[in-house]
This record gives sequence, structure tokens and C-alpha cells, in this order.
Amino acid sequence: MVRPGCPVILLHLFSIFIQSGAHTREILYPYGPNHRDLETPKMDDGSSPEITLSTNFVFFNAPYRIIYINNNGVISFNVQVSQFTPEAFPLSDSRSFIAPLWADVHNGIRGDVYYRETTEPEILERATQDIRRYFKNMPTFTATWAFITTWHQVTFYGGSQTTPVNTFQTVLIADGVAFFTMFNYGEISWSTGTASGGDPLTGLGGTTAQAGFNGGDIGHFFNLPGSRSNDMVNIEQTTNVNTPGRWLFRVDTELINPANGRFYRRGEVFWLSDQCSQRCRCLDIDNEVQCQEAPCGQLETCELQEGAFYCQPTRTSTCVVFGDPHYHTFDGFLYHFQGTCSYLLARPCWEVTGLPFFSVEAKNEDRGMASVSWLRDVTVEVYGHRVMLPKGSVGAVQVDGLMKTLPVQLELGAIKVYQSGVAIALETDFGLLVTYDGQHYASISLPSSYFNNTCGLCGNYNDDPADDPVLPDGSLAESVVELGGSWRAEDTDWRCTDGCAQNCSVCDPVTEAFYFRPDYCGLINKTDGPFRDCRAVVDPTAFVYSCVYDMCSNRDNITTLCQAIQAYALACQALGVTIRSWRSRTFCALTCPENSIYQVCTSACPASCSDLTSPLYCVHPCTEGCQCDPGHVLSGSASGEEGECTLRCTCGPNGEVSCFNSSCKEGEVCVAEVGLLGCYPRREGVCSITQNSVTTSFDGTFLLFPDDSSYYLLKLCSPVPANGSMVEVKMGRRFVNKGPTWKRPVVVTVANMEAQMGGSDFDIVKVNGDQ
Ligand SMILES: *[C@@H]1O[C@H](CO)[C@@H](O)[C@H](O)[C@H]1NC(C)=O
Ligand SMILES: *[C@@H]1O[C@H](CO)[C@@H](O)[C@H](O)[C@H]1NC(C)=O
Ligand SMILES: *[C@@H]1O[C@H](CO)[C@@H](O)[C@H](O)[C@H]1NC(C)=O
Ligand SMILES: *[C@@H]1O[C@H](CO)[C@@H](O)[C@H](O)[C@H]1NC(C)=O
Ligand SMILES: *[C@@H]1O[C@H](CO)[C@@H](O)[C@H](O)[C@H]1NC(C)=O
Ligand SMILES: *[C@@H]1O[C@H](CO)[C@@H](O)[C@H](O)[C@H]1NC(C)=O
Ligand SMILES: [Ca+2]
Repeated sequence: MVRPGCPVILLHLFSIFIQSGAHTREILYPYGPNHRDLETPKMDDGSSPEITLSTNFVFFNAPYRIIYINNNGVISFNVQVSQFTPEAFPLSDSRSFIAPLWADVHNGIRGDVYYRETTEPEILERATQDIRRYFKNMPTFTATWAFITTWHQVTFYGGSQTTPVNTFQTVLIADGVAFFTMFNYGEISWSTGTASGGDPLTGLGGTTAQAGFNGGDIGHFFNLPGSRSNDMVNIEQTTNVNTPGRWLFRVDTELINPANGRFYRRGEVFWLSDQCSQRCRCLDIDNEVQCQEAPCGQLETCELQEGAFYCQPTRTSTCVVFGDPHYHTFDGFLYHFQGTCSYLLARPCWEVTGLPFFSVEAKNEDRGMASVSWLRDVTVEVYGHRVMLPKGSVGAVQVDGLMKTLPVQLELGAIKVYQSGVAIALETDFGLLVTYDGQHYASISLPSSYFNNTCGLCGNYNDDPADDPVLPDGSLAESVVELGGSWRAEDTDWRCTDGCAQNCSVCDPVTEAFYFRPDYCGLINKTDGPFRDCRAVVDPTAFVYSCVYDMCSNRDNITTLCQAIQAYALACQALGVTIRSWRSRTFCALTCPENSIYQVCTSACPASCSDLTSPLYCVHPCTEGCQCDPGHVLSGSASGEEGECTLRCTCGPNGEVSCFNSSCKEGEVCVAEVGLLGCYPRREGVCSITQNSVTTSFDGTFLLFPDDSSYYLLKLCSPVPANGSMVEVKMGRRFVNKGPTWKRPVVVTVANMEAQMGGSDFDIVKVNGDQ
């Protein structure tokens, strides 16, 4: 059963400090029979007997004295854990435990699970040094107690003596006040037992291992990055303490403290050093980080935020296009332009190192009235991709010619496209934010790094509104038609025009005054209205006039009025201004899809099945729109299916997202046809021939053929089906006296067409006898 949404509680973080080649052995504390370790029973899902510790161990604020070592990669408090298929934390029951690698171990087949409580001086000394090294704020920490548990070369349920093994360790360390858990991952090569859907030979696939902490109530938990994904088998290459394979946490406090490690989300951009000289990006493959020399740009400052450095633009400016289009430039200049072609809204005018190129274009259309036009599609080009936000689109955009279901991430998260309130938002890692509501309202927000360097209908972004109506050659335009026409972009619509020059809107003074009333456009400007807190931030004048203009052009059309008011509401919210509820059941009501409800202030980066954590990191102010009901998150389409052929993800009833393999059927390939990705018949069977042999047939056989006959290489065996077409490929006979360049001809017949290749000139192809 496929559900449209899912509850959310996963943390999905990635660590940065990655080096290749983990030093497997060195990170493990000494263990085994030589160190007088005890062993758990060699059985499936077994556990140690109850162990009473010599001291309390404090975990999420609660002291525990009783622990169990469970074969399935779990150290539990007060109760045994024999569950073999891991679940994501937090669990809905009250079990509290520490899971270095929760998966279906079978040490009856292969491997040992060792444990010992210890106060050996050399162990305590090593633990002391490790904690001091990784927790720089605890220089006097002195370990007084440790408990070492080691899963040594254990294989999985359903495996054998020869199936892959995992070696990992948990060291509990304490000084009576502070309590730590260290995970040391040696060699991790399987993730799943066969009872959890794993492969019997590799131990991969299925419901993969989970690592982290479960506090026994819903509020306290921590999932290690990659948990319950195939990434778990690379966990020995990850760390939060700059030592591959090692993860260290202080666990006694309310929140799990991941040492001094700073997590970066996949795709996140940050700078190394307080000079911001190295620009880095966290890739979402292999937990890697890619860095390059790049200083901050103009009007950017290097700032420390939550332990990491970022080049922050000193400010951002927004250009808005709305209604039958009004253009409100980066510098605040307003004009009405009614062209119906494609126009450049903004791009950098010239190249500046460190400033990525982008361009935003809009295609306008007329909607039945020749004198006015409206936005149709907004197209953004960036990092070599072309993303089109089409008119009326909900939950999908076109990426490089293909329709994709939202959310979409490109270039490892450098470009993100997602639903944001009523609009689709496209955001890049350099701070460009383009939104379009699919109806009439688009905005382009650009950081000040592009100051005095933009071209297009959005102006030149130099804080001077007066010089915004400039032509590409730098001179001032004499009319909006001239201005608009000068920024025309390529357009296949031959009938488009640059709009009317004069008397575009016709409204007599009385009607105009009517629309200025506070129950019409005047609502925007009402001193005690829903936007009263915004008046000081965004000047309502231009929006009121635009609204009246639109109402005059679209006489009494309530949709037009709602859109004009919405434009002001969105402009206010984009700047973080609180607006009050202005829609009602009877006025401009917004209908929301199933399982969602209209909110005047909802996250601009709502959680989706592909990124459950986005609201936690959302830097954009809230926006009006449809908010998912509790327990639901956005997914591109109702089934939660991704726009790819290989992975189909569903949101399970307990909040887990499971992606299973639904690749195309045998004989089909995942390709795009007419913009839609899907499973289509494979055209990959290859038969290779030379002049005298079939080197590989479709099924891989080698065949020699004699020179003196002609052959069918391919021919339908059964009669041609009524709806199919005839196909035939023939190889001609060899003639010995034709010279060295002569090639045996190949004749291909499809339906009524015949093509012949070969003969004396290989470059010439004869079709139906003609060259
Ligand atoms: C903008 O750039 C132009 C040309 O590079 C320069 O002449 C002008 O002074 C700049 N304006 C501002 C406000 O920086
Ligand atoms: C525009 O309208 C005004 C008043 O209605 C009229 O006087 C003027 O001639 C019109 N201009 C054009 C170009 O139609
Ligand atoms: C907006 O309201 C103010 C104060 O009531 C008024 O002075 C101004 O003319 C109004 N502007 C518009 C465009 O209606
Ligand atoms: C109002 O304008 C919209 C386009 O913005 C159009 O779809 C709708 O049909 C119009 N409504 C009326 C009553 O004319
Ligand atoms: C999905 O199935 C295909 C074909 O059966 C296989 O080649 C591929 O490795 C599978 N992918 C995963 C992630 O299991
Ligand atoms: C051709 O017709 C057969 C039988 O009617 C049908 O099963 C098949 O899908 C059709 N193929 C195409 C390409 O339309
Ligand atoms: Ca300007």
C-alpha cells in the first residue's frame, strides 16, 4: 500500500573529514581472549546475560546500571534486544540502547562478540588522551572507567563461513561525570541479513543496518549519517573526529553531542579558514568534500556561523515580475511592459571570477486580450543545466528537456528545485533564488556579490533606480517597448510582439477610483489592513497602481485582484515581514491538495520524501501556501514515486522512507521519450560482423561464413505482425576481383525502404537505389 506522505524525524547529516584508506587496526582498542574478554553465546539473535556495571552509565540524562550485549550490534539498557531487522530511530517503544551497527549478526556461523568492563591503566590512559584530543574543551578529562565491546569478523544471518564479515567496536568511557560512546569501525562489508531482505552472498540490499542512539522516548535519539542506506558499508571511511572509521559522542546530556565535528549537509557550500580562501562543497557521493581556491566576492564578508565559515553577501535584492507584467527591478524601478515574446530578466553582464554565470528568461503570452500579456514560463540556465518552470505546473519542472518530479537536485545539490508555498523555487549554492507561482508572479533574488553586474529587464543592480531602463548598449531606453524589445531572447513564437506602446490600459477616472477602494486594490495600502507591518518595508504604492492597472485591463476579474494582492504579500514575506491572514473562504480562497491545509506562514523549504530535514536548515522566511498535515510530507506525485526508473520510494506508515528496486523489466531500458522518463523496449542487442564472420551474434556466438554466398544476417521468422513492420538485413557475396577497398555490401530493408552500404565506396549509402 503506497501512501502519499510520511511522518518525519530523520536526521540526515554528512561528516566532512574524509580521507581514503582507513587504518582499520589502529583505531580498535585491544580486545579478544588475550585481554580476558567475555563472549556472548554463538547463536542467532543471542545476547549476553544481564551485566551489572560497577558504576552508573548516564545516557540521555538517565542513569543505567544494567546492560546487555546483543549479537545484532546493539548494547541495550535493562532489556535484551533480539530484533534483527533494524528500524530508524526514534523507536516508538521504550527500549533505550546504543547501536554501533544494528543488523542481523549470526556469530554461530562466523565471528565472535567480545566484551569487558575495564579500569586497566593503559586503556584509561588511551581513553583519556582520545577524549582530550577530540573534545578540546575538556583538557583535564581523566577516564576512570571503560567498557569495550567488539564484534570481531561477524557474518550475517543467512550467510556462511565464506560470506563477508564486519569488525567494529564500541567503547563506553566515563569519569563519573561525563559519559562518552566511541564507535570504531574496522572492516564493514555487509549490511543486511537475509531475513531483512539481504543478498545471501553479499549481505547487501534489503533493510540495511542502522547506527546511532535511541533514548527510549520519542524525543531523544541520534541517527548516524547513512543509516539504513547502502552507504553503511562505507561507514569505516567516515568520521566526526577526523579519524576515518571513528565516531565519538558525549551521550549523557539532553542532546547527543557529536564531538567537535561539524556536519555539512550534502551539497552544502562552506569555506575553510577564517579568511574564506577555500570554497568547499560537500558532495553527496562517498561523503567527500571538494575544495578550490576562491575568495569572497565584492560585497561579501567572511563570517563564522555555527562553527563554519561562509562568504555572506552583505545583502540580497529581489526583482519581481507580476500581474500583466509589471517589472519591479533590483533597484526598485517599476514599469509595465506588455510584450508576449521571451525576454531576458537577468544575467551577469560580464565575467567575474568566482561568480557563476546564470540567466533567467521569461516567456510571456497573451491570455485572450491583445493589449496585455502574462508570464508563461520561466527558464533558468545555470551550471550547464536548463531548468524550465512551466506555467500551471504543480510539483514538476523540466530539466534539460525532461519533466522531473519535485524536488530536484542537480550538480550534487548546487541547484535545488522544490515547492515553496504557492511557488516553485530554484535555489543555487551561490545565492540565486528564482520563484514562480506558475500563474503570474516570479521573483529573482540575487546576493550583492552581483552588485552593478546584471543585465536584463531586472535592471543593473547598482542602487540607482533611474538608470534601470537601459538598452544593452548602455543608453537609456525611450519607451518600455524599446526597453523590452532590446532584451528579447530567442523565441520560436513568431507571432509574439513587444506589446502596445500607448493607451495599453483604458480606465476612466471613476472606475479607477473605484478600484483604489480599500476592498479592492486599496487593501494593499490599508493602514490597519493585513499588510500593515509591511508598509514601512515594501512601499505599497507601486503594487496598488499595478493592481488598479490590472483591474482596468481585466475588468472586475477577481482572480486578477487576488493575484495583485498576493504579489504584495509574497514580496513582504520574502523580506521576512509578518503578514496577517488576508484570504478567507469567500475572498481569494486558496484550494489545497489532499492532506494539506492553507497557512499564511508555512516553511519556504518544506520537508519532502527526498529531504526530510530541509525545514531545519531553511534560511528563507516563511511564505503562504499549503502545509502538509502532521505526518505527511511533500512528494512529487501522490504515490511518492521518484521521477527515475530505477528507484521507487515510498513513505511507510512509521515514517521510514524505503526505496526499492523497480527497474525496468527485462528487455526494457530506462530512457526519455517525449520528455518523460519511462521504461521502453531495449534497443541494445548488438550483433557485430566483419567481412567474413559474425564476431558476436545477439547471444554472443562466433560464426564464420563462406565467401561465395550471400546471407541473411537478420530476418523475421514469423509472418510480419499487422501493426509491426518488416525488417531484413542481408550480407552480399564476396567478389574476389573487385580490389582491396571493396567491401561486401549490407542491405537493410525496413518496411518499404531499402538501404545499401558497402561496395567500392563505403561512404556512399544507396536508399531505394538512389545514392
Ligand atoms: C558600476 O560599474 C561601472 C562600470 O564598471 C562603473 O563605472 C561604476 O562606477 C560602477 N558603479 C557602482 C555604483 O559601483
Ligand atoms: C490615448 O488616449 C488618449 C485619451 O483617451 C487620446 O487622446 C490619445 O490620442 C490616445 N493615443 C493613442 C496613440 O491612441
Ligand atoms: C496609501 O495610503 C496612504 C495613507 O493612507 C495615502 O497617503 C496614499 O495616497 C495611499 N497610496 C495609494 C497608492 O493609494
Ligand atoms: C480572470 O482572469 C483569468 C486569467 O488571469 C482567467 O483565467 C479567468 O477566466 C478570468 N475570469 C473571468 C471571470 O473573466
Ligand atoms: C536493481 O535491479 C537491477 C536489475 O535487476 C540491478 O542491476 C541493480 O543492481 C539493482 N539495483 C539495486 C540498488 O539493487
Ligand atoms: C501489436 O499488436 C499486438 C497484438 O494486437 C499487441 O500485443 C502489441 O502490443 C502491438 N504492438 C505495438 C507496437 O503496437
Ligand atoms: Ca540601477
